[in-house]
Amino acid sequence: MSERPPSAHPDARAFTAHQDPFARNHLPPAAQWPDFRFDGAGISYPARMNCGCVLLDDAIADGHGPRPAVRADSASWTYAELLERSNRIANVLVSDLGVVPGNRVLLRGANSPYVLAAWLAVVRAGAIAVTTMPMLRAKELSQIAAKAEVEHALCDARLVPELEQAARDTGRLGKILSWGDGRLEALMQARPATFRPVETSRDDTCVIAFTSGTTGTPKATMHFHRDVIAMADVVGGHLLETSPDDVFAGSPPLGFTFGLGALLAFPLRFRASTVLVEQPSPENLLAAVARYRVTALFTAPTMFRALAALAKNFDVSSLRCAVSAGEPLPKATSDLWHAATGLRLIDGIGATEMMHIFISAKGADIRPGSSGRPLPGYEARVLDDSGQPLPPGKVGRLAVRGPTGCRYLDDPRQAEYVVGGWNITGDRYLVDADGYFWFQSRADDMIVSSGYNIAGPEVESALIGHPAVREVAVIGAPDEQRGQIVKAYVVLQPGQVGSAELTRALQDFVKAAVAPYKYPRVIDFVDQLPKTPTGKVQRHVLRQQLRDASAR
Ligand code: 3UK
Repeated sequence: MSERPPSAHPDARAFTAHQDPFARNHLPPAAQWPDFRFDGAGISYPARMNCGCVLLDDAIADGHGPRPAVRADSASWTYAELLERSNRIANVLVSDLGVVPGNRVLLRGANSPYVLAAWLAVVRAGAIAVTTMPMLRAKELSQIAAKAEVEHALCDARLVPELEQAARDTGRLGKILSWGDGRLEALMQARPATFRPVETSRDDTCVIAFTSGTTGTPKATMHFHRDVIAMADVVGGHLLETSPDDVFAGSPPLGFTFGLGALLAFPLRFRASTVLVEQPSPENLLAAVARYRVTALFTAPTMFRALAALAKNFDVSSLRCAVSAGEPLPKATSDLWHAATGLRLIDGIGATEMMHIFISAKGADIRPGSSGRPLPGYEARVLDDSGQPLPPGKVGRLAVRGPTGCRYLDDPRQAEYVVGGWNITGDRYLVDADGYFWFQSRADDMIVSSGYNIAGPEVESALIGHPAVREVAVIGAPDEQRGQIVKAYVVLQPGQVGSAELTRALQDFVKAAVAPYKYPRVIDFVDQLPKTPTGKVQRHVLRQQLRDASAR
């Protein structure tokens, strides 16, 4: 067993437990790796480590077996019960499906105790979990199965048809086993309740996560056993100070690394419990908070806005923190939530490439409207177009490095995301004199109108403060005179009707909140906005619609 510094690129001589070398063979070339930094976060891990064992087996060894691990309307299991389920599934994977360490296993289902137990089974068997979001269709599942070369899948019986279609389309996914219809359950009963986990290397891949992809073909990010524990220690530990009495809940799917961290890795790492809500509507989430006395809640800004409006109808007194990520959090939404619950939202920017959140702030350190400061272990900078660091107050490209970072599976776009050891997230930010980072826009969402640079999200933040507005997206629309003009797509609150008067009222509202030249010259009232499976607004789809319309 070699004791290499964990920042090194695993070479062919380094220990691996993988019999199937697919992951290692498709890592980026060593020269294109980000710098990995562990100082500052106070973390170091043994060379041999299986994150599934750290999360589960070690919890039992520490005496947490009888304590609640996962709760849902369908089933609630203690740590001991979760271990038994996970062991039986692992035995089925190995003995019935023929999974060997290093194989990719696709998981498909709404957030539920079964997905959680299956994830732990895959990882503890030394295989690689490819958890997919339930709303993905055959086309996207095909891209995933082809890219990650997936032969094995565990799938909720209700979601099997699309997966079988993907199997036919790709010739992959030869072994699909369903649960919920008794098939996996019967095999589990026939297999032992004990399982000996595979002793993986901390540098063996255990997760392949696909980016929600605003454009182009989806990118697959590879994460090691050590990365799963690093995100838990940095975000679950340093930021959230998780204790065994915590109860976690939220909306992000376990197939989104936001959900993998928040609803699986963080609670289990700190021997807390997780509440999985299959259909995370605003009402269902608030009902779960009240019913299970949830202490930590995770979702996206739009959902917090909906929750704030309904919170008075539910008992949310158990909450001690609430974390917003995935999209910029408008100050107006942060204020609404504060007024409704007395709690200040924790905003945090994360990315699939980085595994989880890397800039955030908590408690008295929160400055509403800012993402916060780099978490322990992370460094962040704002760079100009030539890659030089910019002084405070100047807007440029966000660059970050720390204990986790980007490794695309066999993808030339690695050279765009990692430059000189820094991860370039594609966001435009400024840092202030106090070291707080302020989101401006995605690099491709900047609007240039009559020579002025206008950040779409700033106009969105202003509009969302208006009580008639439920959701909003702002883009630059082509304009002969000005190059581009600011155009807003607005979803109104129920009962509100779009009109010329309302358009004027919204325009005046923006002019009063930000520099008047940024106001939306055009406002379209729409029923809904195009979104990714992770709930992000797809502004490029709106831009494409405009291009298609003008080409006609
Ligand atoms: C944007 C934010 C402003 C930003 C994610 C938490 O969103 C996650 O991962 P994705 O790969 O997208 C990454 C991009 O989303 N973004 C995310 N959070 C914020 N922008 N403020 C925020 N708080 O453009 C980033 O580059 O889907 C979030 C944890 C895990 C994740 N994977």
